[in-house]
Amino acid sequence: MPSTRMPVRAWLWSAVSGLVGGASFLAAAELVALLVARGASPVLAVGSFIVDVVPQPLKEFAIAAFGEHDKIVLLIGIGLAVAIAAAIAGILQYLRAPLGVAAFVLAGILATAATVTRAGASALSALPPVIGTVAGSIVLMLLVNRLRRWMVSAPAGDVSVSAAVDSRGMDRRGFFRFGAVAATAAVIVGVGARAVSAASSSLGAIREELALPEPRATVTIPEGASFDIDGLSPLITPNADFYRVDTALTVPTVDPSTWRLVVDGMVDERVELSFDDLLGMGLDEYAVTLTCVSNEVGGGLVGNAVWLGVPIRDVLARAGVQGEADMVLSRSVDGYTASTPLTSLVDEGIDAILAVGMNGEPLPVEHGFPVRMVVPGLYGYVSATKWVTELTVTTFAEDEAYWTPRGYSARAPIKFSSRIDTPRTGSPVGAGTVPIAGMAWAQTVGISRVEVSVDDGPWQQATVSTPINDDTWVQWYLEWDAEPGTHYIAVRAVDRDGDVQTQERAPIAPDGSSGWQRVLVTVE
Ligand SMILES: Nc1nc2c(c(=O)[nH]1)N[C@H]1C(S)=C(S)[C@@H](COP(=O)(O)O)O[C@H]1N2
Ligand SMILES: [Mo]
Repeated sequence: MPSTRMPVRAWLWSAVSGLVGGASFLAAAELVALLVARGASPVLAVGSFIVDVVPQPLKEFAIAAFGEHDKIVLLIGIGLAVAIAAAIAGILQYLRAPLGVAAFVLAGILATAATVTRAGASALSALPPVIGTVAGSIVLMLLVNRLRRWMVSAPAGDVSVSAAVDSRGMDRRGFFRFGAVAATAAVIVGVGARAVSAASSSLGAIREELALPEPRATVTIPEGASFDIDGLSPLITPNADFYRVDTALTVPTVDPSTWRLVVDGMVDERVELSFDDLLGMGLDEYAVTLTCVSNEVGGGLVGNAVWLGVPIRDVLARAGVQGEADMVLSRSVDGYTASTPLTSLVDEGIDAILAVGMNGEPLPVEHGFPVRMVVPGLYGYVSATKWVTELTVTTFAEDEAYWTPRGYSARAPIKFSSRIDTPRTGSPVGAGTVPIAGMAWAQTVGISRVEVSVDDGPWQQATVSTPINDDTWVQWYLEWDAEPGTHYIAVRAVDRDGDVQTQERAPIAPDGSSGWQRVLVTVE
């Protein structure tokens, strides 16, 4: 700590230390926001918070004075205020440690309050400002410590001893070296993270404006395809409720104008398609129920959508598949791969598609925008590659996919199954006539019957909805005369091949769960 007068350069460099600490704070926060909590960027959260709390007359004044630039002016204003506050924190840390760190912690608390109270905040929203505070405080502390060492070894007045000059030079270099590294890292990380966030939000705008061609053939929902029963899943899963499973830490951003699909491997001719090339092949609608291998019996990792797309067999035909091939390894822009049996992709009877639309809109970004695969009858991990950019025609002997060395089968047809949606364990129902209802699926084969057993009594046949096609799930229900007490309800399906859903329990690895769902319900 400086004992007497503080030299001018101590003021200057402690203020700079504060700025570098502040920049590290924001850069770390931006990076964490980008990775785990989009939208929890402290600067933007504080900005929206200010917009929300600023009194109406002041807002009107800002709009009158700055017009459409009011948001920019606000952000520049916040930037200046943050810079001044950070510089002051640096000086405080130099004068009386740990006052500067305390100022950073206070700023962190305010920023956390702003990010966690934002609309759409999640449990992770606190993480960016908290980690920013930690990173900024550490940089501030280390930098000011080095500055202090430099200043102590360089007392005001003349220095005649050469040893003092040496150590002064070293301490000075230590300060500048650390400061330069921290400042450079903060700028690169901060600007980079912000740029990626901004790019991905402009992708949202590109997606919004994308007008897909009308389908040549649409899906017709037949009469009697769905029942109106409280608690029963809808026949078509809304995009917002559709389960999402992938290995992507951040959602890949792929601009349709630069997207390319390469078809290569064991083909007569390598083919490359643009998004417009793909649309030009003609789009049709296909209703297909997707299922994840990680779906436990009775679980929710299954959803049904009307997809808009192009048959994969048409795309493969352009390249000309060679005889010995038996698999297509599809690759996503993020490196994910899936191994799909060639037969599932080229069979005339199977509607395997490259999908660009989902339930009447372009694919949502997290469901694979702009192009993904959808293959009826196979679990998603071996067939439903999102953000797909490459189809390599190959063999199972030659190549393996992402999950294959990680404990899952290279081939994985969906095990047909059934699920009880209502009534539920933990939600008691009143005595009297109660509908027992749920979903059942046997993609590519179709469901022929669903049976329900109460308290291990005889299997009773449920009423099954009219299927859209054999690739989609159906709804089913049974009117139950519920008597007070607790009861077990079990369900099993029978597919159109006449096979009965197996009672034998299997875990999700290596190729999907099996068994009957059996729920305990309370009747009051
Ligand atoms: N690029 C990519 N595609 C992927 C995956 C992935 O991890 N990365 N996961 C697959 C799995 S396991 C499933 S079940 C489906 C899920 O698709 P959804 O998230 O649209 O429901 O996507 C498949 N496609
Ligand atoms: Mo999955």
